[in-house]
Amino acid sequence: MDLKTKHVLVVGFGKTGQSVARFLKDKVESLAVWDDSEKGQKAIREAGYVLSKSLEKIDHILWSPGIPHYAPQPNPIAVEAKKKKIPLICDIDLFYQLNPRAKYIGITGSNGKSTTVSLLKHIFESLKKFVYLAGNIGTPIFDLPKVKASDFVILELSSYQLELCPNLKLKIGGLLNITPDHLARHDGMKKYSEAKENILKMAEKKILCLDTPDAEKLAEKYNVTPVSTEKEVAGGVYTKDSYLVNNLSGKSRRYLNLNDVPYLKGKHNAQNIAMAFSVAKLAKLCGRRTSQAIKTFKGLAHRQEFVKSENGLTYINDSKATNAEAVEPALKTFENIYLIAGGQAKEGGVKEILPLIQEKVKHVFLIGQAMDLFANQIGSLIPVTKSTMLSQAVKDATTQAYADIQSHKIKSATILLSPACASWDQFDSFEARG
Ligand code: UMA
Ligand code: ADP
Repeated sequence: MDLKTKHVLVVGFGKTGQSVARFLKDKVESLAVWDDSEKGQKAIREAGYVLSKSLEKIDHILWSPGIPHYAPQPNPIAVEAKKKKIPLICDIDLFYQLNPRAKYIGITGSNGKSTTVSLLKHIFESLKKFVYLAGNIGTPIFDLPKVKASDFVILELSSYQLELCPNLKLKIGGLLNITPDHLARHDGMKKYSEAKENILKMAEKKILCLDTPDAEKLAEKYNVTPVSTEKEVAGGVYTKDSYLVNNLSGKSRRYLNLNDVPYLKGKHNAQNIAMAFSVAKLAKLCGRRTSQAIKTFKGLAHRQEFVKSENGLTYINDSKATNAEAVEPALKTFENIYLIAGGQAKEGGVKEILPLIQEKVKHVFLIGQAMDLFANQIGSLIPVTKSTMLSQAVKDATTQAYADIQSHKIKSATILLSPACASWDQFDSFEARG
């Protein structure tokens, strides 16, 4: 693509917009930037860009993934662009068009994306491969240095980004799972699933985890390498009796005892490990060395992150679990749980995980705006304490769990922050809360 002759409009001046505008600044015939918020417009002016949303003469629109373009309400610029037949693309699509020869690997799924791509980066680096990580994980792709044809570029791709990458071609694409998320923005489950399915369309080698119900249909439609933590899959990678089994060549071979992976516990992480192993093998990395690298991965901050263990109490920070669904894996992973939950509640609160809470949690300590809602939902099932603030909840949980150990009700306990809520009522972000 010859940028020099192009008139480009960047829409949205968050992480994506700022990064792509910085790149395009001196490379195009004309550059305009738009953001619907006053704050964004001020920042655009201060950065010295032309503030405009006019589509006159515009050849390319660089769309920020978070901006709605068809549902729940399409942004007016998207409506006009559709009339003028100017496609909306995101930064990743443009980057690919400018650097088509690097080896792109994409991972998507409703849950587990960040864990899987970070594990992959760790594997590739451990095996001394040049690798970059970008996308939804938080590094906009134009923040990467110039990539060479021999470099691997690992992309965490959200459903939003997958709708805005019409040109992207992946060497390997992996789809972890599809469960309802961002439904208002995608106008329901159908379009959300279609967005996720795009990764299979754009990938030369397609890896599909078969553990969620929608996957079987996709497996019939595409020629996929299957992954599963629930059944033995011929020609794929699966877990059985705590072992990771490689059947890619049609012959089953145990590669890794999952009990030897200290920081990736639970069935959901087995799924992430099986996916990462498959990607590494399809990228022709050594299976044995890949297994060694998986064992040394330290895990991601704020996702079932081990904090410390003392006096029989283990503290786990799962602050990234911002909805009920994301809390589920942690509840399944640990025993004798003293759960700290609350914040800004999502629709339905913790309704869908009440049976699991009743089964696995000894006591719940509530914080933030969701306190009354969660107390109503949980209070009749197990003991609840309204701690209000996180620091108090940690103290309350420690006191209660320690007392239960002392009185021989339990031998050990897990104090788990897995809030099922956004953090914004009391914190700037889930990271600050963690
Ligand atoms: N804006 C408008 N009009 C609107 C809505 C927003 O102008 O109608 C403006 C806002 O004022 C703001 C900008 O758009 O200035 C924000 O754009 P954005 O929402 O696309 O956010 P970015 O800062 O560019 O971050 C995006 C991803 N955000 C979303 O998809 C919501 C980040 O993923 C990603 O890390 C980043 O690009 C780099 O690739 C975050 C996320 O929450 C982590 N993703 C969702 C998820 O993981 O569930 C999909
Ligand atoms: P994403 O980037 O897709 O949001 P993360 O890897 O950041 O996913 O994990 C977010 C939350 O989802 C964590 O709290 C974790 O417990 C849970 N999780 C991680 N992997 C999976 C998986 N494969 N299936 C279901 N839940 C998962």
